[in-house]
Amino acid sequence: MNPFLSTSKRSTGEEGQYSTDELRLANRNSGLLLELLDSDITPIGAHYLLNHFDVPLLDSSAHQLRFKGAFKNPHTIGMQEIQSLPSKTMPVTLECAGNGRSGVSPRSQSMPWMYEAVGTSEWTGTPLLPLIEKAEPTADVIELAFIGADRGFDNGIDHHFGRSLTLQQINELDVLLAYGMNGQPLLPQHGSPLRIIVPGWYGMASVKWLSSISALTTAFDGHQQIGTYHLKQSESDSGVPIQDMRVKSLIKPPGVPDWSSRKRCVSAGSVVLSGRAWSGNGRQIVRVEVGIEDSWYEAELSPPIGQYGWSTWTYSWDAQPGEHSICCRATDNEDNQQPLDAPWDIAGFANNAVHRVDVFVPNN
Ligand SMILES: Nc1nc2c(c(=O)[nH]1)N[C@H]1C(S)=C(S)[C@@H](COP(=O)(O)O)O[C@H]1N2
Ligand SMILES: [Mo]
Repeated sequence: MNPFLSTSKRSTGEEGQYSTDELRLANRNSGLLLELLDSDITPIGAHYLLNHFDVPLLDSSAHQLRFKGAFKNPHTIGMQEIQSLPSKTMPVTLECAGNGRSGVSPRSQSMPWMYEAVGTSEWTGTPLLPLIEKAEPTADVIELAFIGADRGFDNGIDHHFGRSLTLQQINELDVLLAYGMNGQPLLPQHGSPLRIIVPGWYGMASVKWLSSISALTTAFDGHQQIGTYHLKQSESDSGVPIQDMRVKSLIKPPGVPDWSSRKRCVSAGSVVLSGRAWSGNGRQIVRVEVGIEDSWYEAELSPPIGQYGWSTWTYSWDAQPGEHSICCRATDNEDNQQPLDAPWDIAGFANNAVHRVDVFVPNN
């Protein structure tokens, strides 16, 4: 099949074995090593990656951000000027909307994430809103489109990665124009030299390698905005745009692993289980329960690291010899709770089902 034709479509409805295409994507887009859930801030280089196309290598001393379209004051600014504006550093938990796709069956042909497409970095940049105000959108502007320097094809459509936000969303979302990550310049694969960070939303909104911001008087029709990132029950469903992250939590796998199966071997006795929990749009985690066999136990919660960062949970478990299936389930302050089974979506988006870990406790 020629993927560069407008009639081409990626396949949906995969079951069983992964295809070579999926393996290739999995090798390009690394995930968080779950043991690093111990760290409040994901170490640089260990943050998950999701790159649709090739990483563009941009020269940060020459890079320009263009404000174009329906602005009264369209203009271009360079990195030096952006870095001289008031700076702000904030921890933000970012999760890919495709995280958990491999737990949804049948799945669509895309990045086969399990649980690891999440991380928390301290992003440094300047708030976006004052720059938009300075460019002065005309009265009829309804959306701003953020366009990256990367380009490629998807479903036969040639495009630069781009996403839009309404003016109202920009007013409400604390969007950061970011050039730093954990105190260092952005790495090439994370959008160097400039990206946006949209706190509380799934990662697709946080456009990397940002090259222009367009003020639009009609809705943005870019492929990444209208051709994907919608929750859909079936092919004919027009879908609901994916925005804020669903409530979710992960367990730091306890004990030591078997190399290939990743099953865990834990010594009998008292074991501190721990992990992280987060939700979208600034919602706070109010409860995490640990499920062991058929019972739920209340975990202890620590405050989140900032309004948009994850919370830590711990639970002291008295491990008895045998095989155990352990999971964790978070609830946020709007009473959203993680489901036990994967919610259905045709592209496997936004699967926030509980994280399960198989543990073996040997007889001493
Ligand atoms: N320009 C551009 N921005 C992008 C993407 C991309 O492919 N190109 N991927 C998006 C997606 S789907 C996610 S989940 C996040 C991942 O950010 P990270 O790779 O820095 O973790 O970037 C988003 N921004
Ligand atoms: Mo993503």
